[in-house]
Amino acid sequence: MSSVAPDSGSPAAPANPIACDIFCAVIDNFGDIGVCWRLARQLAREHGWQVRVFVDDLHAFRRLCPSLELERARQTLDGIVVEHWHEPSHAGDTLEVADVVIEAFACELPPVYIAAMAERACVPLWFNLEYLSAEDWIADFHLRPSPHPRYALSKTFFFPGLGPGTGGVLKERDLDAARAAFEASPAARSDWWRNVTGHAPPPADATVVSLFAYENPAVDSLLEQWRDNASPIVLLVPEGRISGALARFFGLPSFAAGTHATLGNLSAHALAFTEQPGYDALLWASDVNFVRGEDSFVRAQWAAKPFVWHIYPQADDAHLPKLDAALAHYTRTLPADARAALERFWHAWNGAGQPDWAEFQRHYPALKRRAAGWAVELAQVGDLAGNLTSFAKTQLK
Ligand code: TRH
Repeated sequence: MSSVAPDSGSPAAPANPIACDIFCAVIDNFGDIGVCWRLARQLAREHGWQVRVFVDDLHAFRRLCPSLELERARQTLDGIVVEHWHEPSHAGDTLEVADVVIEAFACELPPVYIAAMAERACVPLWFNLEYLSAEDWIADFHLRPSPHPRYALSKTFFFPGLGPGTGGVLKERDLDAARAAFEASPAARSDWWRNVTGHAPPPADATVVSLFAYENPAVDSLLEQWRDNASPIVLLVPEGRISGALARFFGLPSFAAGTHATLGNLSAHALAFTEQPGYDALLWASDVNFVRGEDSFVRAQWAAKPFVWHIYPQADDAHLPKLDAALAHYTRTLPADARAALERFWHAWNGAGQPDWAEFQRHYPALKRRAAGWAVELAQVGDLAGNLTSFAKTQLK
């Protein structure tokens, strides 16, 4: 799969590369390290930065990056140094402070590292990289400085977002070209299907759906609708939190990678979790993508296919305004009926109502046009790594 996946351009090699440390505490799942690893690779490959990633959970990381060795305290992958970060005080075997320090998602930097930042002859540029949100207030807070209460240091808030004035979202320079090459090549598509599912590509009248989601009560109704659909549905399910529901539906003990099952017009393949660059091809091979969290949500937008977002649930339903803010951007130019259908479907997939597949399918042509238009619109906000490096250049003297 990695042969068709984007490779983030040729390495730039400036004479005095900017050194950058990224600190990542994994809260759960794969999004924290998924975003940090994608950013690290882009900073190294496209901008020639010398990157080090401190990460506290190598097990989660290895799912995205199988060549990672769990027992090593320090290793180099794709030209990036990976340090196993033993929170909270550990800051690597030798304390070296980088030119740019990124604390991902408000994780706490080691106190000894902060103290060393303050003592550095040239004070580093310190970012707090926030979670992505499509809400309007993001643009007002993006790039605001926050002085440290004790040291002569200032932290800059970097807010990823979907609208102008935000930090944008990650996008590799060659991503569109890699997608276009995959979509234009029946051989690449056919190889992908055989390698990943063990089967030939499905017939043209089938709708291919990728399903990456948290546990979700709405899935039972949707599986029934797909089983009873007039035309074939081919479902591709990376092994994970939704797999148990598939096993129950098909009356199987599990829905582990390699399992295939058919009921009515629904046939489903359980896929192995791939290395991170391979995930894009799954989105390109599908007609509709169900995604979750943050990084797969962004990848689905670049895949330019209709998609359904299972947002990361937060206490007190704090995620619901974020879901609606994303919908407002994404559906902006859709005709009213298609817009309402998509809103209903996303809401149902996030706990409010029942998903109506027939209605979704009826609006598919309009949703597909909008998905392509939205990818162009979103690209105008600029890629996050490019936005971050441009800002850094203005600050580093
Ligand atoms: O895994 P996620 O749900 O991650 C998160 C975390 O829960 C985090 O705490 C939360 O704050 C954040 O979401 C919003 O979903 P996400 O962000 O899509 O990350 C999944 C990563 O896994 C993404 O980088 C794509 C990658 N992936 C693969 O590498 N291979 C695969 O086969 C699949 C399905 C995904």
